Amino acid sequence: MMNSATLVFSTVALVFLISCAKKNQELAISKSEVISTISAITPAKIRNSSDIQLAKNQSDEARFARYIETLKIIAKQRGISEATINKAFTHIYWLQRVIQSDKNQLEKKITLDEYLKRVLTKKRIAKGRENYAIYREQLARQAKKYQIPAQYIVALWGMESSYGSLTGKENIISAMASLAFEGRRETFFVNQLMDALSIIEQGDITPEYLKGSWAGAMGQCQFMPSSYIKYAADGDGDGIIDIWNNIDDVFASTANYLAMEGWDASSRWGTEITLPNNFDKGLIGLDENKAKTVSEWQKKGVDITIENRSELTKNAWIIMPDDLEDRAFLVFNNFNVLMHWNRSYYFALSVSMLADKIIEP
Ligand SMILES: [Ca+2]
Repeated sequence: MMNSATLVFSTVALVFLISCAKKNQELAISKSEVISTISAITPAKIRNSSDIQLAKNQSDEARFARYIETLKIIAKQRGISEATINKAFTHIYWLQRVIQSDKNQLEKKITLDEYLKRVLTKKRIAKGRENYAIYREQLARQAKKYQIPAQYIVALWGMESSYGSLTGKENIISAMASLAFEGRRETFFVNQLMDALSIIEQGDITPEYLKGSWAGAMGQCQFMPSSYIKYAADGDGDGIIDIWNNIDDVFASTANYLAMEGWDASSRWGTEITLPNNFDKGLIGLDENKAKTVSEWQKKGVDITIENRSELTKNAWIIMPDDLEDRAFLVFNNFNVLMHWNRSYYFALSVSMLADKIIEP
């Protein structure tokens, strides 16, 4: 079994890369997460990781227990201690509903306006403005340290977990193991599981409190385990990173993510624009080669209200997120940073608009 798994590695890896890229959009997992996952999977590691393809085409709950033994071997090979492995897997259980959620997630396409109506509710905006005031000092501390405007930290918090009220109740170890076992994105979820074990190993949280959404998004900022490893930060300086209960750590982790992904403190996300008639639709999109400075866009007849003269020389893109509606937006690089967080135009726009609403006079 091991040999055949090794032999078919290149094909499997290719299929994985393609399916990962597609699923990435459905699941809204950040691009950087997928890239780091892909780069972490080398043929040598697969060979050392025993029969990682064991789960393929298996959906039998009874075989889950055997699969867990394989996961333990992989964990050991990746340097996770015996104590952590025992602790983490003691109460592991098969999560059928996780698999069901994964299969059900292809929701029908909705328009941008329908989406915004659903997520950018009056209540969410009001709560954002309220929290922005309540946590003013704590936000200011992290905003200054990471050079991220506080309204974006609050907006992400509001979008991800409704300001900490919805953080997910699934046991992350069980959810990641179940999704890995199910097999469609096995390598991705095995890596997430290994990162979850590393988090337990670090000692910041015990397995029973390592909770999140069925898809693995954890805490008030809804970080995947790999994001936690890369971006989670200790905001109050107590030596522990707790994105579930500690608001300073939630703010610091969110700000650290944006800073590490290249946030430009001298810029904003962008603005809604009106395109001139007969505007060349071929210029629309977030591709690298479609970037133009604001003054170049103005010369093409795009009507843009600038906030200050320095914006004229900044690179910007024009996007039309919805084929059915002709709303257009001019976006700066900070919008790309929000797209790293979640590769969805709709998500990034709703965070951006919420941030703007939060500081509206
Ligand atoms: Ca802390």
